[in-house]
Amino acid sequence: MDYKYLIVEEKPNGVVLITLSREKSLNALNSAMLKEIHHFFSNVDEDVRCIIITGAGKSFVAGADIAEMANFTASEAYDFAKLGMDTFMEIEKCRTPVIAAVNGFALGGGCEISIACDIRLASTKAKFGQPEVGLGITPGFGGTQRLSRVIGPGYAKELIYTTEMIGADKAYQIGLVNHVYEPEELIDKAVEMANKIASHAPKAVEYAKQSIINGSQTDIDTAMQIEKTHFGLCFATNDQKEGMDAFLNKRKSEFTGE
Ligand code: CO8
Repeated sequence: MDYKYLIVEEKPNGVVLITLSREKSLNALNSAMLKEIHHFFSNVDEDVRCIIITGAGKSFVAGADIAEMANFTASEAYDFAKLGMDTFMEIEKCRTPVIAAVNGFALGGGCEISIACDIRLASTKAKFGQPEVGLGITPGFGGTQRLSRVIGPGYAKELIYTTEMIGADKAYQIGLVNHVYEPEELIDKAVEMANKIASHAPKAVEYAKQSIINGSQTDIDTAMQIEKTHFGLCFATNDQKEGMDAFLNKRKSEFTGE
C-alpha cells in the first residue's frame, strides 16, 4: 500500500520511524490516515525490533478530524470510533514496542494514540489534552479506558472533564510521559531508546510486552499465569541459550530473534 499520510523510515537495527504527516491540519486523524496506520501495524515485518511514531511539523496529532466528524450520523460516528479503536489496538498489541515521540499537540485522538504506544517521550513543546467534552463528545478512541490505566483515574478524570491542555512538565509529573527533551533532541533520544530495546532478545521483549499488556487487564492470579507461560516459552528460544551462554562465558550476546 502506498501511504499518503505516513512517512516510513527504516533505520539501522530494525528500528522504524513513522512520521504522521498531514501538516496542514496539524496531523488530525481522518479515516484515510487511520486506515494507513492500521495497514502499517497489521503488516509489521518480522525483522522490525522497535517502532517510533512522531508527527510532522509543530503537532504530534491534534485529534480526530473535526471537519470529517462534524456531520456524522450516530452510526457513522460509531464506525469511525471503531476504526480508530481497531487501529490503536493494532498499535497496543504490536509484536514490537512502540515509542511515541510527542513533538507538539497531542489532543483528543492524538493523546489517545500516544497512550496506545508502550512509551511516551515528549519534547518541551508537547501539549496533551482530551478536549472532547468541549466538543460535545466523549473520547472515542480508547481515552476513557487507557488514560486512567496509564495515569490513574484521578488525573484521567481531571483531564477529560476539564479539557485542560497540559505541557510536557505536567505530563511528566503525572506519569503520562517518561522523559522530556529539547525539541531538537527528541528523535535522537527516541532512536537511542529504540536501539537499546532492539539490542535485546526480540522474543523476550515481545513476551514481556504481552505479559504486561495482557496481565494488566486481568486479575493477579491469571496475570501471574500469563507471566509464567511467557517465561517458560523463552526457554524454547535460541536467544535464551545465547543470552545465558554469553553471560557465563563473559562475552557479548548475539541475538537472532529465534
Ligand atoms: N481536526 C481538523 N482540523 C484541525 C484539527 C482537528 N482536530 N486541529 C487543527 N485543525 C486544523 C485547523 O482547522 C486549521 O485549519 P485551517 O488552517 O484550514 O483553518 C489548522 O489545522 C491549523 O490549526 P489552528 O489554526 O487552529 O492552529 P493553532 O496553532 O491556532 O491551534 C490547536 C492549534 C490548539 C491544536 C487548535 O487547532 C485546536 O484546538 N484543534 C482542535 C483540537 C481538538 O479539539 N482535538 C480533539 C478532536 S476530537 C477527538 O480527537 C476525538 C477522538 C475520538 C473520536 C471518536 C469518533 C467518534
